[in-house]
Amino acid sequence: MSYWGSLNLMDPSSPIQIEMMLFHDHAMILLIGIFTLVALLGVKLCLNKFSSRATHEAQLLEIFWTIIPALLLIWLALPSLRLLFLLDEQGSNGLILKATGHQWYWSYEIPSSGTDSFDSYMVQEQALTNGEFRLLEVDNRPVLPYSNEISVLTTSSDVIHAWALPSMGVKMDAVPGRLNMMGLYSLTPGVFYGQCSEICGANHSYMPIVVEFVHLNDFIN
Ligand SMILES: [Cu+2]
Repeated sequence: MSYWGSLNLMDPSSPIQIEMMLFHDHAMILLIGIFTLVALLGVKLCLNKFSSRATHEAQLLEIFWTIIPALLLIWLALPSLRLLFLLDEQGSNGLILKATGHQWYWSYEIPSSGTDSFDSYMVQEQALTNGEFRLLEVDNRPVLPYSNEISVLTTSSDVIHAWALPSMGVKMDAVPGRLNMMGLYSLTPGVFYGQCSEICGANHSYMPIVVEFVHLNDFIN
């Protein structure tokens, strides 16, 4: 908790979010390396005599300072592409959560549970009880099984919203007249929080997302 918490990131709770955080570390290694090198060269440049005997027409030097950055970019691009394709990977066991954005609340449908669609409004500040999170709790939250591939379908009834659950590494626009799909997979049971992530009007900040993950048996019951 403390490490990711100090970076203002939530603990990862899905394989894809773990991959994303590892890629974040991978990219930071490169960034910090480049920044340090450029900073050191900048300092050295300020201190030198501005003569260029060793760098003038230095073909070998130019070959290296072209090839090394190119290799570094490949080193960054390949894991990035791998992650991009992993993100598109989706299971197909038919378990679907449909999230519809409204101004300003979410409504959910879980077709396989046999229940009707229900609305999910934010709990107002004065109605909160001890231990609940301000601006994050909702009155009705969808319950899903953990360790199961779930497909989330997002759409909207009015303007563009975005359904996001940071600890699961999912964020998808909810566009009116369109159905977007993404994979959702939780490694652990628990309650997970997110927020609408597309500026959608006056109460954009007041339509949080809460999903509860339980054991498959409890979900079936
Ligand atoms: Cu919204």
